[in-house]
Amino acid sequence: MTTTARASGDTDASFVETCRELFVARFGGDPAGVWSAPGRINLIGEHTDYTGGCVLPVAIDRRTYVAARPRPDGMLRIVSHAYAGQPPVFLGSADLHPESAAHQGWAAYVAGILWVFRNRTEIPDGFDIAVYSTVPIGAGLSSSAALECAVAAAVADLTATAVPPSELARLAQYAENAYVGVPCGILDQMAACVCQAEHALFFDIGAGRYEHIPFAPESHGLVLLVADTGISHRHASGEYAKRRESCRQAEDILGVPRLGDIRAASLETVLAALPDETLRRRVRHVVTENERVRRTVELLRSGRLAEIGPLLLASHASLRDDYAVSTPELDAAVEAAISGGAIGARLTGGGFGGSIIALAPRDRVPQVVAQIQGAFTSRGWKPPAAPLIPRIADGVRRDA
Ligand code: GAF
Repeated sequence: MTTTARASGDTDASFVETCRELFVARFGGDPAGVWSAPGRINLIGEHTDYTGGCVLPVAIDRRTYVAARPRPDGMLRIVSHAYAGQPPVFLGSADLHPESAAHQGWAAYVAGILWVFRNRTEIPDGFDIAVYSTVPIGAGLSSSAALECAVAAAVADLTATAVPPSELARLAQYAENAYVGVPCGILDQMAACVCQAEHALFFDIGAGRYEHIPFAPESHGLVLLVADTGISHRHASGEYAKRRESCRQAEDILGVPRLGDIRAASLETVLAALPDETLRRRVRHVVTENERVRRTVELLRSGRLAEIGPLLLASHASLRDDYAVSTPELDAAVEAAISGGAIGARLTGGGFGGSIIALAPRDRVPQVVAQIQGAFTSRGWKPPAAPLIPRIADGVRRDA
């Protein structure tokens, strides 16, 4: 990692063109269009989505682009720049079922979307699809949701299926759950489909309500940066499923449909009704995290963005101590960011690796970066790549 953080991204237009060129080179002829969906950072509200709680993500200017064209024979042909040396993945209708997903690797995220659309409406077509992405893979920035949502937008447009963005997110989540077999919540797909530039998305999942909250750290002299620990978070799907299962058990014991319905005022009573310390810790995280999201939103609504730092830190502590999804690398990066002058920092995404976010005064960014680098090298760890300073971007869209 250098001590100079870099802003992310070239121009969008060049990526759209690169994706189109990949399509032309590998399939011949022009695509019918190019669509894209962003990666995301969750500002706060972690491991709350699958219990009907609150989340507060922003979309970032790292996107997955998809050039697509229908084909009349029902086949699905997919290429990705990330696997440039490989022949296209070629799937027939008979391959489009969840039992085949394990053999399809990354292409299952594309195939799953087709499968969902075919189950929902009579889509006769197949597709040629070329994928080009600037979302880092395994960094906890939701590269999978970006791919699913870009493909879903392409398929919806090309089959003239009118799907509102929030419904597109649900279809993409369903594809990931039922086809790919990852038991994720709706956070990542909602961020990829519904977020707006310069805004965070406050989504109260239990209430089914969302609101765009202005979010512009630079107008407070602050910078939001993302540092990837380099530990891929993908190894952790078993642990993620265990956390979900603990929440489900607690809901059964407490007789509530969703932990997200429990407010902080009744926390002590609720904890006293649980039989073991692990469940009490998991529930305490979920309930207090929802409260932190609401307090963060109140601060943002009243123009007090510079005061959210302690809430970010409390979120990290809760994820580390109560929810047990942090790692030594994530903890070290958060501590180093704070000692470098950040006003708040936390792991973002599911944990078990991936990235941290830090909110820092602009003039402290070099120290924050240097402290993180020092923390890693002094422990003998590979220093993280240069942090991203993302622009807060729009959700899914048609680019060409
Ligand atoms: C992962 C999941 F995909 C999300 O649904 C969410 O649960 C997140 O972890 C934790 O907040 O990104």
